[in-house]
Amino acid sequence: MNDMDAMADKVIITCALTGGMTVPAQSSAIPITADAIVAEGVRAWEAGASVLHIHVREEETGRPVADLDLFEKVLGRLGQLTDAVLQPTTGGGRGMTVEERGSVLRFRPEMATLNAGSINFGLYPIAERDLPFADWERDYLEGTRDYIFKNTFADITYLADLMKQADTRPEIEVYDVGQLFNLRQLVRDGVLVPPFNLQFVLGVLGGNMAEPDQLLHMLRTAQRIFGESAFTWSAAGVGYAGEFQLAALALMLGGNVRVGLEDNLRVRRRARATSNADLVTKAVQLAEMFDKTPATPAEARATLGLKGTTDLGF
Ligand code: KMH
Ligand code: ZN
Repeated sequence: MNDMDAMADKVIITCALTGGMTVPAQSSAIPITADAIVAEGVRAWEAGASVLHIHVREEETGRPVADLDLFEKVLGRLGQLTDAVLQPTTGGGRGMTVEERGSVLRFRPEMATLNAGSINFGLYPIAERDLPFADWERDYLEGTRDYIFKNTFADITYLADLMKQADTRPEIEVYDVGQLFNLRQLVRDGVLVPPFNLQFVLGVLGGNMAEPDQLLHMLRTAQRIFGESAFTWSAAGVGYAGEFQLAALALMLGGNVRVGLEDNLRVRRRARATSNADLVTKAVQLAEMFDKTPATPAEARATLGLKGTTDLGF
């Protein structure tokens, strides 16, 4: 069996541990403190995640922040306790500047997210739910009626340049089909060079919906623009149905899978996840039905073209 055949039986599972766009009142399982994020990361890795996608939150309130001390603590501890690929966000959360979002790249991670376009990231319907919101949480969600998650060509260029300097591979978050054409332009501009690692993030209001047709359309469009061998890909569906239906579809189509409390809070339609590991375990069970097992971190590094752990700044 050659390497490609071997990887056909594998799936890279990314776990997005906490989020930039959820608030603590939505679920008590969302990890808030650095210690809790680390503990969740270890359990998710033990359950089968080879990539851990990382945000940090202000410990007292749970508000998403770009605090470098917190990032250093979480990255450092997870680096000691696991061999997972640690993938900090450069998407951040509402109210952060692009400079704040990019500051985590000083830690020279193997991989970081790079968002492929701007959207009106609409979380305001959640503010209507009967949940025990703190004032800031309701304001945070409600304020997304008028919130542009800003990723202009200039922003993407700025972050991509920081990633080149840090020898960090981007995982490119694509929210809608038109953003694939943004990437084509950025290739023409010399900012990005394939092969890419694409994450199709579907189910964000203001982007695209988490529907099979939409994933297929985006996948086929990426294949047409860049060529089938010019990218690896993964699907991240937001919300319960989105997360697991797209996971199943990605498994069928040969893609990878992202799950986690950043994107979805339920492990069954009527049962909340008590930890990220619940969601990873369900992804592993789903993969087994398609005769796939979770890729190890070493296998993920080889497939994703990462530099490894010798040149990290944390
Ligand atoms: N919050 C997700 C929908 C990032 O962190 O760069 C998108 C995300 C982006 O995870
Ligand atoms: Zn994120």
